[in-house]
Amino acid sequence: MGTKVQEIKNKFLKAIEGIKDAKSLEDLRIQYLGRKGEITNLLKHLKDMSLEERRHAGPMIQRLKIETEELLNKKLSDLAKSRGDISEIDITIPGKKITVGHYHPLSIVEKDIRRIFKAMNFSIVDGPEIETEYYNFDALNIPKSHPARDMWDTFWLKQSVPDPRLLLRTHTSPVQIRYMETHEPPFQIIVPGKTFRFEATDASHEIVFHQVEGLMVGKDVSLANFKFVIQEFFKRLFGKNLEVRFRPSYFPFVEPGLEVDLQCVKCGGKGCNICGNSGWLEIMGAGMVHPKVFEAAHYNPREWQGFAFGFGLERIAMIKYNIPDIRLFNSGDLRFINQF
Ligand code: YSA
Repeated sequence: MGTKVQEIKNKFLKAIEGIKDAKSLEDLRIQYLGRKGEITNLLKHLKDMSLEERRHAGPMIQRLKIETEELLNKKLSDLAKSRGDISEIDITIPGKKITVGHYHPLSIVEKDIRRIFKAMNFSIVDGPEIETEYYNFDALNIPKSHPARDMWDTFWLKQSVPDPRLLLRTHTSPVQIRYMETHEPPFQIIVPGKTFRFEATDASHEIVFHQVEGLMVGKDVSLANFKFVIQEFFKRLFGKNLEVRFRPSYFPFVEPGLEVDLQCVKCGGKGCNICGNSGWLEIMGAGMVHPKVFEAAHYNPREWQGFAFGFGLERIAMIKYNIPDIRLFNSGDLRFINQF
């Protein structure tokens, strides 16, 4: 067996020397190590040998197989090198710095908001960005021809089927109805999401922006609860105690309706360029849920009551980071974005 192994080895060594390309190398591999290859055949015949012969021949053939594989691999890499596929690796070259991305400022603030409300036992709820006229307006007590509808300049969708009329939601308030239709009180939720308005852009208005809706319903939920929740929210978001004040206002889906002002985060109420010297920042709309809204969601307004609120995410981020123009958020300007 020893002579046979040596014969095969010599033949292989001679053959591999003359190989000039990968294809011939592969043919050589098959000739020796393929299913019917010469070395494979030797291994197959081991089983026909006596135990004594096998002890002697087995390790010899195995060694031949390993050496052959090593030589084939080496030849393959030599061929690649000679073609210029592989260059020598210089392990002393310093590694390439991996640039790690970071969150967009709006994502940072939204994550903060989610965390704070979650800690106060609010659930986070989602809703569709393409809405029906019913959920965006009618169910929220904003009738078709009522002038209040003008408060929400709307992108209407072109439709081949006219009913239901579809639009890009102008606020996150329709999720109030959708949630109440499928859940029983008591509950408390927030709805962060994208909103759309067909209006001219300026330093504080965008066509696409974000709102965060809030809704808490129970047997005796009041504006006092709202004041606590919202004051606690701002305390955790801005890291300091800030006063809030309520002013009467009008939204068709609340009664009473209010505008919430926050003590100026920058000057603490003394008056500065951020708050227009008033000491206060207009921060959100809110109120006690209108009985008609409860009725639209098939709740008994005599049994349930609650507060709702809605604010602009960009507005909060602008206050938090002292950002002067809303258009910077989507400007793609890295000098702006890399500051966060
Ligand atoms: C009011 C009462 C409730 O019980 C519940 C929710 C609300 C808010 C109501 N749905 C609403 O949309 N009110 S709003 O028209 O005054 O918008 C709320 C906030 O969204 C604004 O204070 C502002 O911060 C932001 N906003 C509105 N239009 C915007 C905008 N942000 C950027 N670009 C725009 N075009």
